Amino acid sequence: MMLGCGWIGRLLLKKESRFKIVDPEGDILEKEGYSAVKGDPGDHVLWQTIGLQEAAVVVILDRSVSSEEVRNHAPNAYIIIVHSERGSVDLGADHIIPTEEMMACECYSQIEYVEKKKRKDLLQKALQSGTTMAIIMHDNPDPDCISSALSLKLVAQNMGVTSDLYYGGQIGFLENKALVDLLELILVPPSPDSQPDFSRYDLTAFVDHSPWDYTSIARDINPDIVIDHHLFPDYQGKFVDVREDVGATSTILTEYLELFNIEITPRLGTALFYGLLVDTNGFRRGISEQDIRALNFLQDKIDTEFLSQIERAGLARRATPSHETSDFLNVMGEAVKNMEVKDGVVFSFVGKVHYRDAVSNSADFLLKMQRLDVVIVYGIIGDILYVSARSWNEDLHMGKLLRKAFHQLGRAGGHPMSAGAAIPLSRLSENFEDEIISRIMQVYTQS
Ligand SMILES: [Mn+2]
Repeated sequence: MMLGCGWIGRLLLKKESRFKIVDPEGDILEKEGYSAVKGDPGDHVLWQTIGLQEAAVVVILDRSVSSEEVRNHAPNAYIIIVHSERGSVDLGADHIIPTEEMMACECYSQIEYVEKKKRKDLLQKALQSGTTMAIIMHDNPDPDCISSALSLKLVAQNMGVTSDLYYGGQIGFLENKALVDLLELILVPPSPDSQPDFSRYDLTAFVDHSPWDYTSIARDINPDIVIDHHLFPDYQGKFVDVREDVGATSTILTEYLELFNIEITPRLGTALFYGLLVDTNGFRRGISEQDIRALNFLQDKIDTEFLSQIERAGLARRATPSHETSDFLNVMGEAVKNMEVKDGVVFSFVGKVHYRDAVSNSADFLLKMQRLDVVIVYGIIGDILYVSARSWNEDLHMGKLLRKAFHQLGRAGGHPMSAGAAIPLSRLSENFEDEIISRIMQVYTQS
């Protein structure tokens, strides 16, 4: 039942038309097809006519109507009252909604809409300034990075821009290799003796990393487009969309696919979902309202068979022993064996490894295994020392911690609960194992 209508009632009727209404304009509402009676919303006789005593919910939109009187007539109803003045509390209602609050919500959703539209226009403008683009992934292409790069390629394609996908470093996890294969993606792998020539492209873009933390192949270029969810960079390009509070770059690209009305195939939908799943460690860390919205949008575009195909590729390494298997499992074993605890922080040096992912994999494992808040695992590939930090405590911010500890020595950054650093061994002292611990502890004890 609705007592009084007005513009709030009209908005409500758009969402829920089953109301019975008493309102001075009841005749007009009735002509529009609603169940309405013309009259004074406080008229007890009319209340009987519409059967107020049977009401499950009564919404009072007229200030002259007392909720106590409504309560007397409809003792079992849930009474909602919409007030235009804060502080004047009507004790008879079950729920009071200040109109100011409603207006603020509506205002906020408008702001969100305008901001989205502005971002869309800016990205469009940036993409329209060329016809070829190099999309540069970071040095450790993970599912989030891979699916985001593919999505940006599709958005660009929609505007007549053709793109090539580049990465430096290596794709370690078999799941990630499988994802690339199953998406039928062609990636330009890093070459050991020459850097790619990006000057032959009209445009360059970084996805899932910002200038210039995580790339070894594009340290001297200024990308036109940056889309990322790590720490906000001190960088200006044609289009920079870095959202620190978002769980995955996939979330941001999902928004653009939606805004540009680009078809999301089940494979792409699954890849974006998998990117978000992995980056948030199965929705355990750093998930935001925007991520939930992306999930909601993707939920009917996920192919569970495709997802298990990707995940099975990772299990294959456990079933069939190979060079890759032994690396991942040995490194994990080393990480367990070499653990040492300093003031509540777990450190483990795993020695030489083949894959950087083996280091982060071990850090994830130790964090699950230990009851301590912070885990630091580090290992060597070639002449670079890789550090992976994991934490249960969002307030400590591992990305900022590693950056403070190592930024002047190498690349470092990441999220509150997961972060990494890459440091040339030549920049560290001979006793680098202790140096890592002391540098981190120095920052950690200050925080
Ligand atoms: Mn990511």
